[in-house]
Amino acid sequence: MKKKIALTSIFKCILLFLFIGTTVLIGNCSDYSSENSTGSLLSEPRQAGIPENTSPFSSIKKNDSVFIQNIKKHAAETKQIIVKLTAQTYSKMKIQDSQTVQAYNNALKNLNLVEKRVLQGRCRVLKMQDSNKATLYVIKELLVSKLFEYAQPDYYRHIATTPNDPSFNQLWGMQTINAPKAWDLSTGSGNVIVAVIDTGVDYNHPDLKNNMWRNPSEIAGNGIDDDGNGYVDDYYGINAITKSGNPMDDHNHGTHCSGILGAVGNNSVGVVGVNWTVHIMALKFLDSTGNGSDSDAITCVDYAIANKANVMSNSWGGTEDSPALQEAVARAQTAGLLFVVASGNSTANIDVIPFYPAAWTNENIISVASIDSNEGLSSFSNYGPRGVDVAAPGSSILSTTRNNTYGQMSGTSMACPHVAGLCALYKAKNPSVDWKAIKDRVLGMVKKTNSLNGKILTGGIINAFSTLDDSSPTPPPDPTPNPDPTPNPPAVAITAPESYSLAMGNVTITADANDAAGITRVEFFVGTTKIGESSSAPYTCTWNSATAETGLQDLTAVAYNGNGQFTTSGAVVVFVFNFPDNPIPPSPSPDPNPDPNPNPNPNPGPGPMPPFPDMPSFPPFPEWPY
Ligand SMILES: [Ca+2]
Ligand SMILES: [Ca+2]
Ligand SMILES: [Ca+2]
Repeated sequence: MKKKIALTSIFKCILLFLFIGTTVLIGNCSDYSSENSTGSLLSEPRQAGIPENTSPFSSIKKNDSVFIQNIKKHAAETKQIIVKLTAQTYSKMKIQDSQTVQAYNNALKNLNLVEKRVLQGRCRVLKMQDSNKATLYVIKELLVSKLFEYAQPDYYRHIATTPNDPSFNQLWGMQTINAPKAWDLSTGSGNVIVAVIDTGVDYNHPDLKNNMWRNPSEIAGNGIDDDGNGYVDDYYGINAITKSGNPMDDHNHGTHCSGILGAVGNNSVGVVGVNWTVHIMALKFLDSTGNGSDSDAITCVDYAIANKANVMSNSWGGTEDSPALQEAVARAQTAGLLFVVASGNSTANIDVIPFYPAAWTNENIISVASIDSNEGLSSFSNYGPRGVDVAAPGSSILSTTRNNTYGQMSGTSMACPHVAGLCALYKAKNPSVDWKAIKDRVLGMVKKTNSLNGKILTGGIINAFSTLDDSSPTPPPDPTPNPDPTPNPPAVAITAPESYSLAMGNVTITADANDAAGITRVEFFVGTTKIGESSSAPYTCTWNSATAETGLQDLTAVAYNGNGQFTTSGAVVVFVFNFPDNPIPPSPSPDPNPDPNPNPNPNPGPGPMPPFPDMPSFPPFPEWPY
């Protein structure tokens, strides 16, 4: 089992973003420009679902400027928020408990939010109606309501391509992964479904058309949602952005990735994919500039699960952690789907500077680095001895593009569908294998190279022939998968609290840590301040968050092993909400004689509070330097 370790903070992530995602086709990225902040408050301090004594609204106003100062450097503003209801809120909303429903509706109304979509797993997408408000400010207000387990920005993800270098031979990739020899054993099967979660697919391309998945429960073009799944005429897949059944590509990226894994073979046209025959499910969440939101990605993942895809190919990512998206990846594993991802194009070690989803530790993820035609890591490719599993061709790859054309693209985006395609090809030859067996086989049969040794988990390039050749057994897991001269440092990750949750009062921080040489101690940090340590599992520490600055805080754990090596965990970001100078006044005691016959239509209480004076405003952030 791989362990992926990350050392980061939102600050670093934002800086890193500047170096990520250069692409031939991406446009400017004005979605990332930030905005000024004004305050708006919940007007009713105590509603159902909001425990007593934890309603600090009365003290918010005085301290808003502190909070806004603190969050204004976090420029990754979006206009949507993903919330996860607490189990209690969820169960009460389910039975239409009027007080809880009212508390939820009031929270949305007072913060000028509308519910855009209900996701799986207690999550909902809220859209901000007031574009002058800072997303993180609204999130803080939502968390204070105690209705939600977490509330995160609905982050954008980006395609992972880079500008081309036209000097390479265009047809080297299939040779390098030994595909021609593998095609003697299998050329794929229409029984295997690969979901391409991307910018859409040109399903009319002559080299893709016959390999498109077709929704068996949907009649195309009759204007009716025949299968009742909420999408009219979703024959080839969906467009999650427009919530339509038309996943036509308006970029090129998704069409290019699709051709790599499944351009029709032996049809005398254009190129050939890793699979000559396969079913490609087109799931569009990235727009014509190559950007898409977490919530739309989640919708695509859940569509792939509901429609029984076998493998998902994901040539995109971003530097921000997203519990809601990671939970969707976990749902895919439960349903038996592999999640193949690009590792990113910032020439970075994702064990240190994470790129998600590649850096998550979910077992069903296969993350992919890119190699060039010399079988060395591509100049742009991310790597990571824990976080990146395998390498595949990604520099100057020729494949299908829109409107019956072909073109070259480069990036871990192109490496990813080589691997997703091989997973499908292996499944075609061995229909009974599950996701775990596919992953073990593909990772176990790589061609190891010196240049990748110690750089990625397997130290090798996928090998289609070895993967399909039953005469060679899967080698047992290498006891020293990373024969670096220096032994591996420990693995460590914070397991509680959750990212994007609220920290008030005493918070118990828990970390998982392990190492072959034994863990000697785990130290806990808030920002750069050490707050405690623990020398035996479970590694925990109690943090009095009242001592921290109000706003966002990074929690990290540093684990030391018997060799004196150490590793810093990925940062968990929490919202601290304490005002030591202005303590939260205790709420009045609950009514000792509650009304036995509560009014079924309770007065919604005092109307909205009069507007507060404008919060201090800040100059807009500069545009991202695309
Ligand atoms: Ca439908
Ligand atoms: Ca229809
Ligand atoms: Ca062809």
